[in-house]
Amino acid sequence: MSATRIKVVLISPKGPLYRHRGGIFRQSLRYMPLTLPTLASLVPAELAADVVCIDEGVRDVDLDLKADLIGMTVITGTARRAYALAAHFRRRGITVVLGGPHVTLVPEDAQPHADSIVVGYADEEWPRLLRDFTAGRLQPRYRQSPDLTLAGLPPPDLNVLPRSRYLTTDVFEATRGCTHNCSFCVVPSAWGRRPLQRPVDEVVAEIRRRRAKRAIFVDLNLIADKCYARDLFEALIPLNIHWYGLATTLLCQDLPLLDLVARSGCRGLLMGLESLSRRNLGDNQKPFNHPDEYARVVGLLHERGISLQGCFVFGLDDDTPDVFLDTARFAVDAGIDLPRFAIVTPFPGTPLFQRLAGEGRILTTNWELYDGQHVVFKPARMSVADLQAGNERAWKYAYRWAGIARRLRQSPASWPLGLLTNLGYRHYARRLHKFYTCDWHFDQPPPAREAASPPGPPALPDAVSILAASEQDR
Ligand code: B12
Ligand code: SF4
Repeated sequence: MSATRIKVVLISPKGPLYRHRGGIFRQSLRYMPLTLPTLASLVPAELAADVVCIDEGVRDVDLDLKADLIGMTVITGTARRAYALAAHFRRRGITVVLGGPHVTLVPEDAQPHADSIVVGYADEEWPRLLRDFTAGRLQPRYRQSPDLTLAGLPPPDLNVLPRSRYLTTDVFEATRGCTHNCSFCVVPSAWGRRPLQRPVDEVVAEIRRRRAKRAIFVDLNLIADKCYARDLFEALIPLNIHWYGLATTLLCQDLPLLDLVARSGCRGLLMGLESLSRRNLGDNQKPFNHPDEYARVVGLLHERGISLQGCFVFGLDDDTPDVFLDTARFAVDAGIDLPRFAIVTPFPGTPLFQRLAGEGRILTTNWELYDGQHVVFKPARMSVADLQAGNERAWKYAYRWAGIARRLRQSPASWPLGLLTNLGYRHYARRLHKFYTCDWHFDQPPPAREAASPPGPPALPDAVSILAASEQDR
């Protein structure tokens, strides 16, 4: 096989929340994800492989496509689609490799659906796998080595996806992982608590090389390691860019670091506020979030020109049917620029899933419903229907005209930008009730809905993306 050029096709399968047809928004309102561009850049040059990437969020997969090897990235919500595609292509005699967060969390779930799987980050294992494949000695499983570093890796190849189909391609990655251990979060369960970091000079060089005027960092927690964070933010100052990313509320307990964040050009942060209940936060290993400090967090960010996308989850054990409007009112009153609500999802492989399974409270393992918008477990203090409907009520309340106007008055974002992002979310909130049917199981009948929950809404636009993409060039 090594004598002929091999064709590698990389696919990011669609899920109920991420697809390009029939959703609330007619075109992708998202930034370009880095998964496929990263994997494409790691294909060893000496293999001279033809590499084609398909993001099913923006383009259909041709079921008759030609390939020697297909690699698919799998998150829990897209696992069913990935497995259906894998079965189809394997029947056609094509070798299928699966990797990504879901495969890393529950390898035994993915293994039967693939010729080979990659567990963990694949920056070393994917090239090794491809060399083995061309030499005819593909192994069933590859696992990230514990001493992986991100230094010296090739930058993602953004040309493998159609740039025009995304709101922006100014997407960067500086770190991976998080040092915390929140029970509902996939990050510590999948990848452990040792953060991986790209050398700061490599991140800066990539931003310069791409001549980016703004940057969206997909890092899960940019301040997980404060020493690294300081170095990175210092190095961003001379670039004179605006940037957006994710951090925890701990940032606002370190005012010098917060000032540095602002000086380095930060204009928007996404933070997991999660809950107004101290008990919920304590029970789920996120005790460093203090609900009585949330309003102060908003104020500190706003004073420095930083908008906040504040994310809450509903359905933790201390939540009662009052939680929805209480939380939505709080979000409006506190001036959170873009409040976002989700139903807590016990992703397989997390401590939360294990606990709920142990208590006999998992209602379905239809992974397609594990998307943050469906109830997949039995809530402790309300019914499944209360939880499903309450989430929608919170969205509608927060995105009423009065709520929008109130938040816009306090927002540091320019008002056209603030209005645009709020209108996007209002549009979403008002269509949450729309039924979504799974019409893409080409080779099997539609799955029986095992849970008592109604199906949820189509994709939410990524607000960080909208914020950044609609920013005026300076
Ligand atoms: C961009 C993004 C999206 C995009 C695209 C998702 C997609 N299908 O890829 C959008 C905005 C659509 C999205 C939506 C959601 N997302 Co998202 N998203 C991200 C984000 C921020 C960045 C992805 C990225 O570019 N990473 C950088 C690349 C380089 O890393 P990587 O993807 O992990 O890939 C590496 C390895 O995993 C491995 N690998 C990955 N795939 C493959 C495939 C093969 C063949 C091989 C060999 C290796 C391999 O190799 C890569 C290099 O080491 C991640 C967080 C993150 N920082 O990773 C969350 C993340 C993937 N999302 C997550 C979640 C929960 C969601 C939502 C449910 C959120 C929500 N409530 O709306 C939805 C679900 C959508 C659905 N079900 O249809 C979770 C996944 C959890 C899980 N168990 O599935 C993550 C990990 C965030 C988190 N902290 O929980 N998301
Ligand atoms: S702080 Fe955020 S990224 Fe880190 S473990 Fe908790 S939820 Fe996950």
